[in-house]
Amino acid sequence: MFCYQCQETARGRGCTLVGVCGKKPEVAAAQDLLVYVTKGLSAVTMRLRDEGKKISADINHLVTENLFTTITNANFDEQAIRSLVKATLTVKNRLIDALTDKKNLPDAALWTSSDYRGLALKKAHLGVLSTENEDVRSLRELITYGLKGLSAYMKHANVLLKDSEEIHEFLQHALAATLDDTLGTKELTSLTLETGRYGLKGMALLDQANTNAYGNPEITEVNLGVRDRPGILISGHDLRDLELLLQQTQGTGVDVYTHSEMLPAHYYPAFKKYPNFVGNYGNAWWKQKEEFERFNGPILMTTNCIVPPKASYKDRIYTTGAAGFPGCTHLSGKIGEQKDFSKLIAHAKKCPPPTELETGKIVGGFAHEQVFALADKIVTAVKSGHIKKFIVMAGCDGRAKSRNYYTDFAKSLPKDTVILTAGCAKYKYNKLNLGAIDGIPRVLDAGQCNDSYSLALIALKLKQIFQLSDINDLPIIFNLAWYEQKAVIVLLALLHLGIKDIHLGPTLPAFLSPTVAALLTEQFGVTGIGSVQEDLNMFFG
Ligand code: FSO
Ligand code: SF4
Repeated sequence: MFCYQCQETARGRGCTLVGVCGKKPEVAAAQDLLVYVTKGLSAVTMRLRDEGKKISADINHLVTENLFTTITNANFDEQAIRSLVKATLTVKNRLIDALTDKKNLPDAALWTSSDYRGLALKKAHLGVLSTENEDVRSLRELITYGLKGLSAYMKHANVLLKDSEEIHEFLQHALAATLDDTLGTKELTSLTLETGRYGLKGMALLDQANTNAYGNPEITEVNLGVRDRPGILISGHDLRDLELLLQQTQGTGVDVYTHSEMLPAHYYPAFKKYPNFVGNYGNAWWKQKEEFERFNGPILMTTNCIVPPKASYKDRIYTTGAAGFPGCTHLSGKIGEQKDFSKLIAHAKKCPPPTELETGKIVGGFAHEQVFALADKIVTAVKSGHIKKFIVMAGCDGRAKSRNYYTDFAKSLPKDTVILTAGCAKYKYNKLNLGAIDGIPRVLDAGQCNDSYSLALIALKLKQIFQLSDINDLPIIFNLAWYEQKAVIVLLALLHLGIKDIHLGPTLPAFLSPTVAALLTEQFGVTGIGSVQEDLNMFFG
């Protein structure tokens, strides 16, 4: 196997024997094959579009589901991945029959196999290292990982019945382009930026889907303690799954708690009416081994990030959507369908209440509309000099000790600075009690990683209020933490907006070749991080 798509890749270079995430070589190979056949399918759908034929929503959704399934920590179930490969080959063969011009299709489009031996043979010859030129490989992977992140965001919008043929078309165009040997680094660099443009559109679509369905996030105090009734813990990013779970648990005596990236669900008005929606339990995804153990009840993983569970609580893990883990119960349900969570609820009733981890409250809900409502207050604080700088610290948390940088950095920031955050990165500093400036909390949490879109809108609004011609003239520093591929699409979207000098840590992606990394630095000022003191001196010195 060879995988280097996430920040925790082995030795900062690539996982070759087994994933640091726990991904086994068989699963890695099945994922490589799934990406390969999905690129092949995309080459066919693009040819059909060129011939004036329409691609059905089901096919668009198959492409995004396949990519989402291969995101870090989403799906460890080889059988489930193999089923998607087979389904993709069936669809692709049918579409090839519908083509008028079948000439010169790429290998990935032509390859097919109906038996798993054939799949196993094919698997040995594809994957990341099949592209020999390291810069072309780097750009192809950068684009592919961005598209994986975009696919996840599309899926969350799609389950709320919002969709965009334009975005699907781009996604398939870009996937097919990564197979095209005539495209060099110049063309692939512009496709990378184009991916950011569509990333922004995808995040905007999801924002619209979430806020139309559940209202605009508002300032909310979220309880960190527990009650004395059985509970279900829900993790991941899918708000539709949460809604179904809240509906189905009414009157059952079972409470619902959020974990990690589901925390921002508490900020949406629509979920506040459920009396059994108790609070947030625990911290970021990587702490799940100890926290799930102590939760005592069943856990629903709606997306990544799954850590291979310990035997002691594995029977309490349920997956749904693109998530999967062998031996854990998967609760199915396609776009537009209801999901039946009765098994999960029955399981919860047999479990003791959660063990308390902490007490108190945290505050969040600072997505675009809430911050716009506070704009006058914020502008006054900036004009009076009470707020000197905003630091965008969005992104992901992770296991690496080097991520303590973000806690130390947040603690050491001058007291006249405000942190804007989104994604699970917030858990490094959202319980530090960093105080407030003129009533504005010093940590403003917009929501999930996709709500980085809100942070971009807030920056654009400030640019307008302060009548600046360049977004980079704002008193904003971007110091982002990344872990997996959703952070890649967020980064590309910010680059598309023209934001310069983004600092990315705790390490730069292993999939950036020296030439591609240099290009990002020269054109956009993207750099890594230094020590806390060095960076504070650079930003405020
Ligand atoms: Fe975190 Fe995981 Fe949201 Fe990621 S829970 S790491 S960027 O999935 O998606 O922020
Ligand atoms: Fe390694 Fe990350 Fe790939 Fe897992 S997802 S195999 S940790 S690079």
